[in-house]
Amino acid sequence: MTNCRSLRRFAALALLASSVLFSAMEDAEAQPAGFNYDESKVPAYTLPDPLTCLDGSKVADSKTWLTKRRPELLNLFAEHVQGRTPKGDVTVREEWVQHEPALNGLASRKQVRLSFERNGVKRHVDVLVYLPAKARGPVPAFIGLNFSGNHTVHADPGIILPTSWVQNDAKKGVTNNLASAQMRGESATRWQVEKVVGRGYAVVTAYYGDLFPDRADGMADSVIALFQKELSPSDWNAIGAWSWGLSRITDYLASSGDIDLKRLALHGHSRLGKAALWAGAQDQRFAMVISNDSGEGGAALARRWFGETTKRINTSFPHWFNGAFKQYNDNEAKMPVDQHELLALIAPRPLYVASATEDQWADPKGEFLAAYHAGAVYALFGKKGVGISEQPAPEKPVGDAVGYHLRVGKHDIAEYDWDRYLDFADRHFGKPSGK
Ligand code: GTR
Repeated sequence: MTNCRSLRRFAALALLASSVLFSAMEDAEAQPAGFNYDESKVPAYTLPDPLTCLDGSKVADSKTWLTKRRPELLNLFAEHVQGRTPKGDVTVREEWVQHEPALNGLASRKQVRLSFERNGVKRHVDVLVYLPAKARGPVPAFIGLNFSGNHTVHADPGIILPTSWVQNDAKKGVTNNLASAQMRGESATRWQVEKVVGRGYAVVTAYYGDLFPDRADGMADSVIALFQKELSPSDWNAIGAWSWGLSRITDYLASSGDIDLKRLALHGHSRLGKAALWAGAQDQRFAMVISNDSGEGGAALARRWFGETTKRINTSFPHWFNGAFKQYNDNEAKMPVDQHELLALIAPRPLYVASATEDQWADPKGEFLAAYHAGAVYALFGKKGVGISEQPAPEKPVGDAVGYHLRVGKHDIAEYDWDRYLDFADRHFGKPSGK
């Protein structure tokens, strides 16, 4: 009870600290002031070197990277940016499972509720999986969280609606924070389910609000409440909770036998791209990581003061990163890390960073440069990164172990992005059998 109250108190403080609260998700047009779109105003900056350890020694081989520098950087990101993910065990149950033919014979649809229990607190996440109907044995898969509920990724009437809190949107029939069938298929273009399944990959998704409702006071209703304790500034927050959930879903996939974990690609768009990068950095079972327009706190360099800034993101979304991260508002040069090092934590696994021309808020150039600078760590493994040092022209994909493209268009995941991700996965994983 006391712990629950402390969670609520922390959440209430976070709410107070937020001068502007954005309820409209992903609305790039409605961004607040306090950003820079003028390239000539980007000040000079020096990036921290991923290959220099805290004791000043240099990393010259992959072994030192894996055993010394990688843990060091993970720890710095946990302490100063995302917060520390607790290690404590949680009781996980498959509360219900449904498995039926779907998509006119193209796939089977599996839905499972994973319930979590710890210290008398219960939470759950509903997982939706489309398995290619022709699959024999474990298949490669794309896993990613969704913004508005599993039922929004495809119009398939068999998808179970979320029961947890969703953002109200009267025009789309969402009132009282309850999901509405009117939103079925709303985000279908972002998921391209038929295309992905048709190429031989499973689609795995879950609603991010099951793990942490995306509002400044969401913590008390999130999975963080399972780990009751007094919160300190270095504790985890929404991005940490979303990535924790991705790992728990992966535990389930590992036990289900449906998915070939060696070919599991994790993707995320925007704030969920930030979560995908953090999940991929911590959990090396994600065999490939794709960051789509993840911007500030994701792939974009924080020190390159363009588009959204650290202060802006911490003000609009105080519940995403940890308390310690707030000390870098207008003070990015003091951060012990920058985002190229978050990307480097994915090495040597294939990594893809994508930007969009009209998504200046996310700083496409800063996203490219972070991908470029992560290449120093891939080189330790004898792998090539993006291959060029200047951002490529729109729709000229580049890269080897680190892929990059700049799509023409707005902040979104479009078919163009999916075509690139599928080709990238085929290239690194091998084409799924029969394709
Ligand atoms: C914006 C936020 C970005 C990005 C985006 C989204 O409002 O400033 O950092 O994450 O939301 O998630 O769509």
